[in-house]
Amino acid sequence: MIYKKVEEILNVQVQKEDYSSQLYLAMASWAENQGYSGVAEWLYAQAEEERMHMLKIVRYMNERDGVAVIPGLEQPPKEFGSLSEMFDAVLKHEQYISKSINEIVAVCIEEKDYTTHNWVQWFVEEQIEEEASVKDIIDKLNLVGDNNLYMFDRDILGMRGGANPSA
Ligand code: OFO
Repeated sequence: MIYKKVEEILNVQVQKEDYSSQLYLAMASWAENQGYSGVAEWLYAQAEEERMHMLKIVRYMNERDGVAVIPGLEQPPKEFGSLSEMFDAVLKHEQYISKSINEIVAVCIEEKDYTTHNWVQWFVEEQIEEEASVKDIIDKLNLVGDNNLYMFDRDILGMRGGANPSA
């Protein structure tokens, strides 16, 4: 069984993971149209990872006899300014997701749901890695500057850290 409050907050997280996937897909498509094919590949893969995160929560809820609510699609923005503005937005979004994972941890403790508390640690770890990998990208982007975006775009594929989403 799953506690009501835990079920509610997990459904909120399902929505957020789904939106993350849509957001990164929109960014991937934008980057591809700007000619940044390396960045686009990174973002397409990221969009897939976010979808795996959403599925991971849905399947956990079903396993625990909860009811997962599958959200409708929310329209993400179409324009992202520059590469550096876009990656700043990715970092801000991941920080927001980390905060919401922490809120799940807090509800688990409040409800004494130590099973879900244990399960959600995977997401806690994942957020540490995701924030770190986006920060690395931003550092690299600052280092190469606007004149060498071609090199940056070529190198970004080698910078995909992150945990295996299907783990
Ligand atoms: Fe970007 O992370 Fe999902 O959880």
